[in-house]
Amino acid sequence: MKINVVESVLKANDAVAAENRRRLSAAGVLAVNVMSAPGSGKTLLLERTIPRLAPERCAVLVGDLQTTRDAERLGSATPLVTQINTGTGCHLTAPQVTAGLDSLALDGVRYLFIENVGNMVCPAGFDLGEHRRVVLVSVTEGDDKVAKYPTLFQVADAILLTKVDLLGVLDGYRRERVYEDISRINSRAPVFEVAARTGQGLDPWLAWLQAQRSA
Ligand SMILES: Nc1nc2c(ncn2[C@@H]2O[C@H](COP(=O)(O)OP(=O)(O)O)[C@@H](O)[C@H]2O)c(=O)[nH]1
Ligand SMILES: [Mg+2]
Repeated sequence: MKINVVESVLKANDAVAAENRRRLSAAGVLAVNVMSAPGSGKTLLLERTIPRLAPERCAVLVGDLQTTRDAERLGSATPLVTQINTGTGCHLTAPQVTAGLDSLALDGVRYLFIENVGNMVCPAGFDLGEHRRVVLVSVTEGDDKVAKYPTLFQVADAILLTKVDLLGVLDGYRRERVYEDISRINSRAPVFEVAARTGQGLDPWLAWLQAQRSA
């Protein structure tokens, strides 16, 4: 008896992701998939990053289950913003990104930021067609999250330790623990300490982005 097997959802996603990547590369756009738990500071980081990079060269796709609040916030940084509402989906998928790309005029755009749905597990498994993956973890989440949720950090091309302006008010936070855990899980990703609120640490992050585009 022949057993019919539906090839994995992941395989179908990956084919669309590969096409997204081809399309973005052909347009000269560096696509960066930005992932973290809800509230780690993805949107504020992008609100502060885009004006420094040149707003007219940046576009954003932003995923959330509901609302257009992040797109409204990011709209003050660039007009090229599309909100993707996933309903119950805990991560973006490559076809959703294709639809998002169809909604944006990418002429002259050099950076596409894809703010994924806030989640520390699911987004790691889904290629969207990005060129780089960036993972945020805020100091307010505690110093144990890298060790507890390794999958997201394993796939990161860069890791941002965010909200470092709040380090002084956190009792018992051990930064060296975070670095030890990262070195065990991912020794290739650079770690940037940033506070989008104050602008602290943004220069090395911006330089990294520019270097990725040149590469
Ligand atoms: N103190 C401080 N607060 C921040 C920083 N970055 C983000 N926040 C705050 O953290 C909350 C969640 O940030 P948001 O950008 O919406 O996180 P997202 O859910 O990952 O997109 C908001 O109230 C931000 O103002 C930071 O660098 N320092
Ligand atoms: Mg957000």
